[in-house]
Amino acid sequence: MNPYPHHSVRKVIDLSGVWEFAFLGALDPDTLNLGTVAFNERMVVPQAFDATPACAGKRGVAVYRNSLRIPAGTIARMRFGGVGMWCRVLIDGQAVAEHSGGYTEFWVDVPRSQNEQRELLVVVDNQFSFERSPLQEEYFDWYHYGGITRPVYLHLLPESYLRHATVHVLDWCTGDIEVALDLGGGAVESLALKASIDGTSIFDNQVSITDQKAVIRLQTPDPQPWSPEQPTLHTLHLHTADDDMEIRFGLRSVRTNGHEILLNDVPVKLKGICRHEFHPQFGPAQPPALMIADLQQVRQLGANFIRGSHYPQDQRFLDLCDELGFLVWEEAIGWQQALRHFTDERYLAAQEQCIDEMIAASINHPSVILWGILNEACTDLPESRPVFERLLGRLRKLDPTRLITYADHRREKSICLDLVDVVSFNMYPGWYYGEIEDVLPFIRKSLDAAHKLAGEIRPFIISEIGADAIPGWHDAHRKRWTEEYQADLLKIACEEMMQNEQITGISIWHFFDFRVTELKERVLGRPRSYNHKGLMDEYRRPKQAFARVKAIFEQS
Ligand code: ADA
Repeated sequence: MNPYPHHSVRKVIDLSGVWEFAFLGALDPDTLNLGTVAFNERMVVPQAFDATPACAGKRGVAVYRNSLRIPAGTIARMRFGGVGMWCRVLIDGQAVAEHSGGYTEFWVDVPRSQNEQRELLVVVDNQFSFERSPLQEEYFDWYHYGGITRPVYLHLLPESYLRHATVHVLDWCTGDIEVALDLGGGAVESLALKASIDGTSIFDNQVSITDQKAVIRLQTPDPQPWSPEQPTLHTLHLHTADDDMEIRFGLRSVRTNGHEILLNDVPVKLKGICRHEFHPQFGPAQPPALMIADLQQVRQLGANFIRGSHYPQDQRFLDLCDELGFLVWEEAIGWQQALRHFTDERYLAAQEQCIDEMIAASINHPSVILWGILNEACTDLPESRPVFERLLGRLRKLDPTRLITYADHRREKSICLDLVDVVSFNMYPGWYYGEIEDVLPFIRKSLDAAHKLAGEIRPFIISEIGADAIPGWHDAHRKRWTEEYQADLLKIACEEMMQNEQITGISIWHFFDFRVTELKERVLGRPRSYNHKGLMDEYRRPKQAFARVKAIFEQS
């Protein structure tokens, strides 16, 4: 199950499988003498090494080794889907790239060589360090795993190659699209390009190239709209003399109208869940079987919407959402950032990189309708506004075709709400504050505040709400931690979302129970080191709330 873009002319080698591995413990990767490392262990790629029994809960440096076979003198690049949390890539002993951030795709150029057999080493560090990995900190309410957690591919390339292509849908009804091309390799002034859509040849021309870029307009033959009910995808195949790229796109529009989100001009209610990439056995590395099983259960719940909390998603998961017709909110990584982050240029630069990488990887997915940033930051501080202006502005500039939002937990104290298309509030009435009778008034009060603060009526999403329930814990008192209490609370929130036309959607916190940080300050409220706000336990066995929410989501 390779992520798009696909290639049929270009040779792409999937490096998934068993790699040589060594876990070296807590040390500084800069002091590491790679010549002395004994690769006595084996590790699967993709997998989180600290989700395996031998390394469970350990923090330190690990080294992965594999060999690459690249024909002499050939240009080659590697596509890494995601490595947690920091890594350095070495080819034949030479450091060629470093990356941090865990959840975004990055490309590594392999230096050319006349040798066919090349050695690939990936040094991975899952230790918390603001210097190396400013975007991931231990206090976040999820467990930060380490390892090559998403697939790695080796691309063998011609002298000049297709580096990236973005499909902009100009008109979802007529199927007019614009394709922005980026080339890599040797600079060229023009390119012989052929294009077909769904197998029909529609373009065969010389294209002029400026600064390795070109834009062409194409017309989709037999255009069919993409929607959750009918997620029809079109496939654009680009061919040069010696390279190719196959991209899928969907003809759909998304815009707002007052409190509504319109998909292809039709209002849509977002009935959904928040989802971390997590399973006890794999950490954030998701086997395709797990992704499909999760999506089957999203569908069983009667939901159409997934908030990919709190970081950019695995491209294979988004491909499945495109195919199966789920609507997705994808967000750059963030969790309760404070003033110290927003006054540190290193942090802001890392955020920008995360946004750029997220958009480059995900821009062609019709399932993604909302971009987000910075879950629950300190949006009530004056220093935060320029940060939100800068980062949301960057999202808008890179992709003016989607809606932007962020999950705000300062709510009525926030000073950034006018910057978004969709106001999203995280709220825990009946759990962290108030009682179950307070849930409905709290939601209504929040909605009023959202409209006032945004300066006008905008779509409003309850981006988090929930209660912890220990799986299997039932009690006649129906109080906190029981499955009954969670089900009762979510029933109130979901019914209000369905009935109140000013509430555009909900993403329940959370789809399943998931492992969290072991920091004492948090873990004492997290039995078993788990956040128990899942509608299911961590092995996806439904709690009582699942059926209650399903009954409400399926009402219309
Ligand atoms: C927050 C946060 C989530 C999760 C949740 C909870 O609002 O956005 O990531 O930590 O609270 O369960 O407390």
